[in-house]
Amino acid sequence: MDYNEQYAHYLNIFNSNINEAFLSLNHQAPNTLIDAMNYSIKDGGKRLRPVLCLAACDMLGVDLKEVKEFSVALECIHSYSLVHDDLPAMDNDDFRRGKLSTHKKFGEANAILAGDALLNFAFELALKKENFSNKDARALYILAEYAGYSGMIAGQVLDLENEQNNFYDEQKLYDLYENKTAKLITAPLLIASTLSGGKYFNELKEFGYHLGVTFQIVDDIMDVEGTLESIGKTPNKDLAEDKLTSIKVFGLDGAKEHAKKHYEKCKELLSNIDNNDFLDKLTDAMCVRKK
Ligand code: GRG
Repeated sequence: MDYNEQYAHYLNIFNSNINEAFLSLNHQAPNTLIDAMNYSIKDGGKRLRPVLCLAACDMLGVDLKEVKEFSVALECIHSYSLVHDDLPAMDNDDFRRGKLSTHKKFGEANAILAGDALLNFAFELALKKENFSNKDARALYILAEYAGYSGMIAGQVLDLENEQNNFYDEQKLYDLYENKTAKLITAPLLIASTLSGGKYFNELKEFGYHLGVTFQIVDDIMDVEGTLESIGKTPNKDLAEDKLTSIKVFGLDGAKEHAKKHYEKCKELLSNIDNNDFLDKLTDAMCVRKK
């Protein structure tokens, strides 16, 4: 299978996992909430975090069935973060994944609650896994930590705190990117490693950091060079809100150089890991992506 076929193969597995998980939703819950949860997570999105988890499992020899629930939990947490990120109190964006953002479609209160519900459902689902083991508990702890107050949410706070100021601080920028973006890109790799008994844990942790930073810098570049059609959300948003981004700190060409530096580090780290072919190609694809 070539890279695109392999990605499509992981997407198929993920789609079947998410369909099964969402069929299990208790339909005694209010219809509006179920509809808003479905709207926020279904249709659209690259499914990068579940694909990373499935691919890392394949690479490390973990049965993909072992991460059926984790793959969906990762996308639930990612989708909730996007719903909340789009709210007027945060990034205030009307579009996401090429369609109206959840609060534009369902109203602000329902969007907050749908995000909350997706976050809780992630843990409900993972804890429902059959024969939940100590390794699963450790993996779930990593997910909670990396998505939580000292991970992705910390990153979002740094993002908001650093809007509209005159800081051009490289260290602040990297702290922000590590937490806001790289932590939820590292978590799928560490879940796979934990379930494998800890194979390449430190290498994957470092790789996840550099992949996440590369991914975020490429996202910054797309914000400047992309269109609503190509990126599925409003372009030039970071500039308009005077956010602390790689473009603000390094300029467009400088940001491209920094992305290259982190990309090369990813490749170097991967070269020490067996069976790295898919992750190696995914790293390449992340740099030339248009959405
Ligand atoms: C807890 C109130 C509350 C809010 C949480 C943490 C948070 C809000 C938001 C952070 C989410 C965010 C916007 C992170 C930036 C990372 C990023 C570039 C996300 C876009 O990911 P893609 O490109 O999206 O993988 P798709 O649509 O493809 O899934």
